[in-house]
Amino acid sequence: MEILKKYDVVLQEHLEKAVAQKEPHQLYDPIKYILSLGGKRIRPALTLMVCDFFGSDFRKAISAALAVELFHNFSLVHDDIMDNAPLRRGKRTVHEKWDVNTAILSGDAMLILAYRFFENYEPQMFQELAKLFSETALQVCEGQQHDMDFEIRDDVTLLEYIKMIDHKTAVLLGAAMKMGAIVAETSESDKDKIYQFGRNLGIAFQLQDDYLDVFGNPETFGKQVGGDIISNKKTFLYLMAVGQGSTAQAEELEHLFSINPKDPTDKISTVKEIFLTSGAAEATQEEIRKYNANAFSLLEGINISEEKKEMFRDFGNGLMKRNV
Ligand code: GRG
Repeated sequence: MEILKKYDVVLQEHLEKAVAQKEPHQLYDPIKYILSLGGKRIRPALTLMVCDFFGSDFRKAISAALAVELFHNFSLVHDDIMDNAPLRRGKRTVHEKWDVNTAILSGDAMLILAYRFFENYEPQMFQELAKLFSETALQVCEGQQHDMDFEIRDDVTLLEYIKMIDHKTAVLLGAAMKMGAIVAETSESDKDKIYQFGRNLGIAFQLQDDYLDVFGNPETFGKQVGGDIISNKKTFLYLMAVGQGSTAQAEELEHLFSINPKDPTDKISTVKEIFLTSGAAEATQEEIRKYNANAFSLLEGINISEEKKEMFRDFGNGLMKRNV
């Protein structure tokens, strides 16, 4: 994303150093591999951007940013094992390229490497960052567990779904931004507001992720388009379509989400059609706009210049339009 480009080069350089050649290869090669696949690097760039916008040298926030990105990549590696996903960032997942045990252990090492980055801060800041990080990681686990629980429940509400994605995805975006504010030593009120700003954007971000999983372009999306449909994941789109579609559409969806055909092509296209005709696709877009608007209204109370606020808004709008 254009606005985050300024931080990309610095991040890349430090990430490479963070996993310089180490033994044993079988442990570190998968880490280098997943990091080499890049991704958008939104979270660490946000840590740097927030620190920068609060008037501090963004380089001070590099360790916190690296911790966030390593944690994010660790969670992707483990998530891909749990989902049995073949592709990540357009390439083979770690457990496919190596094996499940290697992916578990390399993921664990990434989590520990992430924590170690906080050791680069003085005790008080270390404590504040590590506390936020632990709380966030636990919420991510809780979100993931809710996500798994939802697979076997058929009474999940839209509100429960939003709470689940808040924990699974949004808290990390909020924490990434708050870490930038902690390093910049801003007021408690600004730290909280930027955290809530990130969390609201994070919910919009995950809803967009769900949307792209169905309607994304297979050429650019980087994951298997239709993956959530294949694995019968009851996302916001599904819950909306069951709730606001016709009885026949709801029944058909419920049936389609209870089967696992060998060739899922027809299932995917029928589900897509129902998501569109029931109005669920449009309702999801509307929900994305709502959380973006919530985020923007939180910005108003933050003690930064109007010019910086406008840059945050550009970033939020960019996330809404993303196709990767
Ligand atoms: C926290 C101890 C602990 C365990 C992790 C596996 C797990 C438990 C949680 C899963 C969390 C997860 C993978 C959430 C999905 C978040 C998400 C939207 C990922 C996609 O993010 P992008 O689009 O990816 O920023 P890139 O590839 O650009 O980095």
